[in-house]
Amino acid sequence: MDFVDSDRSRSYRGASAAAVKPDPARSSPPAVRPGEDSRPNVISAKIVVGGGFGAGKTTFVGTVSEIAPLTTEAVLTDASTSVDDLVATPDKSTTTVAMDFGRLSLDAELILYLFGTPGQHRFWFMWDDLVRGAIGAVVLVDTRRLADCFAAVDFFEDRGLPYVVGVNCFDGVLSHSVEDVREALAIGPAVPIVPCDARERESTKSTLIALVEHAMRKSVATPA
Ligand SMILES: Nc1nc2c(ncn2[C@@H]2O[C@H](COP(=O)(O)OP(=O)(O)O)[C@@H](O)[C@H]2O)c(=O)[nH]1
Ligand SMILES: [Mg+2]
Repeated sequence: MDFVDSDRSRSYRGASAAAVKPDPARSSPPAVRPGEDSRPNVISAKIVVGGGFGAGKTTFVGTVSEIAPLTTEAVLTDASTSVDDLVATPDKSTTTVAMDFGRLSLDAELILYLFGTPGQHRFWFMWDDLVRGAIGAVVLVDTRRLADCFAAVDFFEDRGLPYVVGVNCFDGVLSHSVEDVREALAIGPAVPIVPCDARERESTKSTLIALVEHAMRKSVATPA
């Protein structure tokens, strides 16, 4: 069950900031490290949302986030028309230039921090930083432009990061079967493929739950 408790949110954000950027003036080390929380039994997990340009990453993070999502959208200009393909998403007027950031409390003990990647190839240099410390990733796929997500799938496969494929049903229908998508992406049977609608909160939440379950299964299977 969701909870939104502004006091708890504030205290968590404060703790998180301290963990990321310790104050050198403090004599004692920060009490909270990444992945931990000042409250007992609260776990935070970082999740990356990747995929091709226009696959719905910014929409996905914005739909499910319980805080106002941080986005770094810039207006698409004529200068990018030769490199950013808008044929499948003619309404798209902006693009993510750094990342999207959102938060979802899956329950009182598990908080997900979501980082949406920029889609264009020219921002790939940021991906290594974005995935650092992540427990897993969602690769969003627009089946009209399946090839656009190949690079994201390769990236997570290479790094051994657990991921699920979220097939964003743009027209409200799944235009290709899950097994066809699996074959086209050449991914193994263990990787969950989840049809979703990036505009629907319950749908995006289910996709994230599928990822957390998958990541937990993988960590049990391969103990550190
Ligand atoms: N019809 C439909 N449009 C979507 C869906 N998800 C995203 N969009 C639209 O597709 C365009 C690209 O989405 P965006 O989230 O910016 O993609 P990103 O480049 O992956 O961050 C935007 O105009 C969205 O409004 C969806 O599930 N259905
Ligand atoms: Mg975006």
